[in-house]
Amino acid sequence: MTLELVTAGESHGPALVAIVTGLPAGLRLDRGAIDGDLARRQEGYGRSPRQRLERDEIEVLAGLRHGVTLGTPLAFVIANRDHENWAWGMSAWPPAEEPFGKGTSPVTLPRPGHADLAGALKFGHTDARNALERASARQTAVQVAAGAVAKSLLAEIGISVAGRVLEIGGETTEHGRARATDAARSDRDTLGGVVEVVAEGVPPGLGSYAEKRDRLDARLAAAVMGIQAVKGVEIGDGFALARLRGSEAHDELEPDFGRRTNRAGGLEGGVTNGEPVVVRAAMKPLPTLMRPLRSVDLESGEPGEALVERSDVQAVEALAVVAEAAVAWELARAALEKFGGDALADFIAARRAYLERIRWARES
Ligand code: EPS
Repeated sequence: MTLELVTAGESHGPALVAIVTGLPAGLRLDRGAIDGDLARRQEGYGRSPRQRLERDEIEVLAGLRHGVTLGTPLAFVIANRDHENWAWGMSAWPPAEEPFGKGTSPVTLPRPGHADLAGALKFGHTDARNALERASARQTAVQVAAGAVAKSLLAEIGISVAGRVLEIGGETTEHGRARATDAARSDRDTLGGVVEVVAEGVPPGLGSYAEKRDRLDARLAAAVMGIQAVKGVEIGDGFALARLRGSEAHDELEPDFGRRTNRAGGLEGGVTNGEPVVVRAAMKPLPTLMRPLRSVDLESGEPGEALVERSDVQAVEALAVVAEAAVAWELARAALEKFGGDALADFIAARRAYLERIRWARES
């Protein structure tokens, strides 16, 4: 059995829904820590006014008793407060009332860069809202809650995971990033950026080289690339390694199997090597522009301007939190595959026995 997450929910529907299976029994969850991560995801300079409407909080429906997991599926929801403004437009059943609120007219002018066109064509939607509601990055809220659960499990075996912003709109300093965001807002434009996630305390031996699907670097890349608006992922020094010689690129071993450098980002052969796991992600500029790009009407085929809808100028700070959650989730899956255990105590004991077998002296 492995850790799995299934989610559902539209951006302006009543709620986001998640079911997590494969968690051991006996794991204590901290509601404040989960809601704290949800609040971190909502922060950041340049977010949509939507974030003033939402106050994301987890409501657990199953799998938890008095804050401790039961070893059964964990089910939770996060309500969309904005739904009340879309009650007619996003009604699950044909509404009885006359149209009111938002989402009453179809979206027929797809935004270049968003899933509007591809989603409408693929699923045969004449209203691109039927595609964009689920493609929306609103869905990252449940990913962050699941990631917070994964971080609780990882903390039990001494692993911590943290994400941070490296660049926004090409600017690296806090001042530069804020200035770039202000400039993009006043130009009615958007920005992207780069984030980095580092996991400390990861023991050697998570993941495997046996098949490419088992390689933890590939799994981490897929998990992070799967986040809305991510266009590039690198592990360790990634693309920069391609420009070095082998003698400069690899991390030489010290007597305790430690390294002075970590260009490999903690992974060799798709397996963790005991160094911190380092994952970076590049986010494209958000595709909802207040000064719209050229588009074509889905119905008439006539040229027009793409949909303009309330949106973020940039959401790179949010991506740092979401990528942290994705990395934590994948590491927790790999740790459960390695150490197993229906009860948390089994998981902890298996990890302790393994570290003794490999004589891993460094506390991890
Ligand atoms: C998003 C568009 C905006 C963002 C949304 C992601 O939604 P709205 O049009 O409702 O303002 O605010 O992000 C969130 C709601 C969130 O919680 O992160 C998109 O098109 O992806």
